[in-house]
Amino acid sequence: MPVLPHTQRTVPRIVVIGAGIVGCAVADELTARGCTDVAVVDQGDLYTTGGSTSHAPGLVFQTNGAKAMTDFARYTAQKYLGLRVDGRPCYSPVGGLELAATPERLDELHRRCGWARSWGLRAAVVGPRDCAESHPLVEADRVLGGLLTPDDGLADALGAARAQAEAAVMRGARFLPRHEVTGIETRGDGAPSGRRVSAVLTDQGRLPADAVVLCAGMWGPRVAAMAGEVLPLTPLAHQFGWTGPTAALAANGRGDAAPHPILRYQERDLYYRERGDRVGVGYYGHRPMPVAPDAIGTPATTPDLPMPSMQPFTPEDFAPAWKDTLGLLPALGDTGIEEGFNGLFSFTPDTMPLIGEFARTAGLWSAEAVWITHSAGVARAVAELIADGASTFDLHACDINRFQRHHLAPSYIRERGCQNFVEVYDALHPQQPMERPRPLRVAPFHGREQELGAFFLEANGWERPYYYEDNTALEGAEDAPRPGPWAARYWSPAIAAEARATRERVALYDMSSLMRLEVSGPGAADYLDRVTTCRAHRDPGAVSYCLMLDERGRLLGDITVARIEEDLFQLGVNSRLDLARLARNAPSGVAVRDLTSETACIGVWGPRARDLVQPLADHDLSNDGLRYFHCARMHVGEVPVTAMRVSYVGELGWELYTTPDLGLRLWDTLWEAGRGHGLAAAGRGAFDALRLEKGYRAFGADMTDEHDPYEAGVGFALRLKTKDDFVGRAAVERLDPDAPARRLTCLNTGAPENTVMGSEPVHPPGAPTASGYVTSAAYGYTLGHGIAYAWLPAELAEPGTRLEIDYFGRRIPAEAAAEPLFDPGMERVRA
Ligand code: FAD
Ligand code: THG
Repeated sequence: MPVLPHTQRTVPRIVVIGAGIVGCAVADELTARGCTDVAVVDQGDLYTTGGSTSHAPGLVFQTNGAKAMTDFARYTAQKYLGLRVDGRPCYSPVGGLELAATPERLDELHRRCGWARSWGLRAAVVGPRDCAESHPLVEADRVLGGLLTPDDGLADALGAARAQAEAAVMRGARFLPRHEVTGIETRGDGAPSGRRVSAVLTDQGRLPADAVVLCAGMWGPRVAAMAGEVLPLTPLAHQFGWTGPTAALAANGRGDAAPHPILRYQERDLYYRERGDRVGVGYYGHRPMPVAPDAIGTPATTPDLPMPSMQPFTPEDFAPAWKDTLGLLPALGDTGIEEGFNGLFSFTPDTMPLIGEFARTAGLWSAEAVWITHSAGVARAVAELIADGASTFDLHACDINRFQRHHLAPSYIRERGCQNFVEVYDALHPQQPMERPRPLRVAPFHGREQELGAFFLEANGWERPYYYEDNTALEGAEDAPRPGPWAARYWSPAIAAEARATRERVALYDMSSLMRLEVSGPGAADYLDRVTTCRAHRDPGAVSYCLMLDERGRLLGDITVARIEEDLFQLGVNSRLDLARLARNAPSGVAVRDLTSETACIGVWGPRARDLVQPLADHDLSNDGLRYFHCARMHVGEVPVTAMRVSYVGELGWELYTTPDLGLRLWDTLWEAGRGHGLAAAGRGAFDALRLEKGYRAFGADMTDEHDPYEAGVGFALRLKTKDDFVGRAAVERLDPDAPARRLTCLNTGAPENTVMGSEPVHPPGAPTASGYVTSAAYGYTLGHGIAYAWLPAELAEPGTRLEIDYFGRRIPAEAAAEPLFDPGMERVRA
C-alpha cells in the first residue's frame, strides 16, 4: 500500500527507528527507490549503537527450510559483496561447512542440501576427507560428512551498516544519533481503527512522519507499544566467545584474516568462525535466558555494561560448549575462551521475522527480528512495500499481521521465543507440532475425537486430528502402503483406512481450523466484487471459488465466497492476513469480522453422504434442492446449520456450520446416524492425500504471492468474461493464459517409500542442478501411487516428462502427469 494517496504523492516523510544493520539497510533501500525524505534515529552513537549489530560475528549461512529466508540471505550476501568500507568488501564468501558426527545429522544435511538446491544455492554433501581438506581445524575421523555451501561466508556487519547509511545520506537521508524515541504520535484518520502515524517523539524533539519503520531490534516491543501495538518477539541471550591464539591457525597471522569456511556443529548447538589465529565460538545449547523487553537498558542507563545488548558472560553455561568443541576440533586444545559475553537478540513465536505495515495503525511498519544474514533482503522487501505497494519476495509467512489473537499473549510470546531458541539447530520434522502451550483451541466435539483415539497436530492454535488410532481396525489399514522413514514419522495405517472410507463410504472431518470471515453491510457485494474474482452479485445461496490478487496480478489467496443473504457473505480464507487486508480496505458501511471462533464446522463427505444427512435434514439435499457450490440454511436434527456444498477432498457432501454450543450435538447426531453407512471420523492426513489426488492447491504451500493464476493452474477462477473490473485484472489481462514460463506441475512418484515431503529439488534425470522444487506431496491411496506437486519450467511440465527428485541423497524417479488425477469429470462432487 503506497504511503500516500496518489493525489498528494510527493515524497513521504519517513522516520526509521534504529540505526543497526536493518535500519541502515532500510534507509539505503528506501532512498534508492526515490523515498529520499528519510530520518534515521538511534539512541546510541553511530554505528556502534549498542544494539545486536554492534557485536555480531557476521556468519551468513543462507540455507533455510523457508524459501523466503534463503531469498533474503542471497540478496544480502550479494549486496554486501559489492559494498566496500575502507577499501574492503563487506562480505567474504569463504563458504559454509555444516558438519555431521551422527548418521541422523548426516540425513538432515542431505535434507538441508535439498533446500539449498531447491532455492537455487550451490550446495553439496561431502565426505569426511573433503571436510578436513577444506578446514585446518576439522579432522576426518571426527565427522561423517558435511554440507558444503561455497557462497556462504562472513559479513562485516558494522561495515555494511555504515556503507548503506552513507549511500542513503548521499541521496538525502539524515542520521540522528543520540535521539531516544519516547513516543509515536498517531492521528485519527486511518482505516479501519481510525489510526495513522503522524510523528515520532524523541528526547531531542518531534519528527513529523507519514511513515515510521521499526528497526529497533530487541527494543522493538517497547517502541511498538508507544503506538499501542504488540510486536511478538522475545530478546534472549546467546553465548559467544573468542579464543586465544591457536597454533593450528598460525598461518592466518594475528590480524582479522578468515580464509576458511565458517563451521556449524548443530548436533551440539555450536558454530565457529576464524579471526586471524583465534576462533569465535557461538553456542545455543545453554538454558534459555529471556529478558523482558522493558528490562533492556539504553547506553545511558547501562554504564556498567560494554553495551546494552551485551550481558556478562556466564562461564558455567558455556562449559559443555567448550567440552564439545574440543571433541570436534581437538586442535583447539592449546587455547581457551579469552573473552566471552551473553549477547541479546530477538526470537519470534514461529522463528520468522516480522515484516510489514500494522493492520490497525496505518503508516507504522515493522522490519524486526532480522538477522544480519537476512538484513538487506528484509530491508528491500519493506522498502518495496512502502515505495511500490508490493514486494518481489514472498512475505506471507513473515507478515506482521499473521498472528492469531492468542499468539499475542505475553506468555505465549515468551514461551515460544524460548522454545525456538532451544530448537534453533534441531532437525525438525515439517509436521512436528509445538509441545507447549497446548492445548489452546479445541472443537466442541474434541472429547469425541479423543474417545476415537485421535492423534492431534496443531494448526493456528487448534487441536486438529491427524488420524484416529481406532481406525487402524478399519478396512484398508492392514495392508496400508507405508511411506519411507522420514515421511512416516507422523504416519499411521489409519490414514489409508480413512482415505478409503471417504472415497467408498462417508467420513466426518473436523474443519475448525478453516478460517472463516463474515463480510456484511449494504456495500458488501460491491466490495467483494472488486477485491476478489468472484461474481458477488449472484443470488443468495451461491458459493464461488475465487482468487484475491494484488495489482500486479499475483495471488494473495484462493478463497470461497458464499452469499448467505443479500448483504451477508461468509468467506473461507487461508489466514489472518486475509482478515487484515479485507478489513483494512473495507469501505464504510462494510463490516469484516472473524467468524472462526463463533462457528463450529464439520465436513461430511463421501458417496454415502446424502444417504446419511438427508433423513436428518429439513431441506431437499438432492441435486435440484442444493446444487454443487451452493449453500442453504437448514436443520440437521435439532441443530441449525448452514450447509455449504463444497469439498476440498473431492467427494459429495457439505461443510456444516453451526454455533459452538451445538457443535457437539451436530457431531453426535451425524455419528449416530452414520452407523448404518460405514461412517468414519477422518483426519488431516487423509484430507491432504485426497486433496492432492483431486489437484486442489493449498495457498502458502503450493502457490504464493510470487505466482500468477495461470502458472498456478487456477486461471479458471478469474472469470474475465463475466466480470467487470477487479483488483489485478489489468495485470492478468496482459498475461498469456496458455504460455506461462513455469507451471505448478503434478508428478507421479510411484511406490509408497518414494513419497516425498515437500521442498525437495526436482531436475531432469542426471542433471546436476535443480530446475524446480516440490511444494506438497502425499501418497494417493485411491490411485495407488505417490503424488508431488512441483514448480517447474513449462517445458518440463508436459505430461510424460521424466524427472528426478532429490530425497535424502537418493534420486527418486518421477513423471509429470495430467491433472487432476482423480475424477477429472467432476462426477463425484456433482453426484
Ligand atoms: P540492532 O542492531 O539491535 O539495532 C536496533 C537499534 O535500535 C539499536 O541501535 C538501538 O539503539 C536502536 N533503538 C532501540 N530503541 C530505540 C529508541 N527508543 N530510540 C532510538 N533508538 C532505539 N546474525 C547473523 O546473521 N549472523 C551471526 O553470526 C549472528 N551472530 C550473533 C551473535 C550474537 C552473540 C548475537 C547476540 C546476535 C547474533 N546475530 C547474528 C543476530 C544479529 O546480531 C541481529 O539479529 C541483528 O544485528 C539485528 O539487527 P537490528 O538492526 O535489527 O538490531
Ligand atoms: N472450504 C471453504 N473455504 C475454503 C477452503 C475450503 N477457503 C480456503 C481454501 N479451502 C480454498 N481452497 C479451495 C480449493 C479448491 C476448492 C475449494 C477450496 C474447490 N475447487 C473446485 C475445483 O477446482 O474443481 C471449484 C469448482 C468451481 O469453481 O465450481 O472445490 O476447503 N469453505
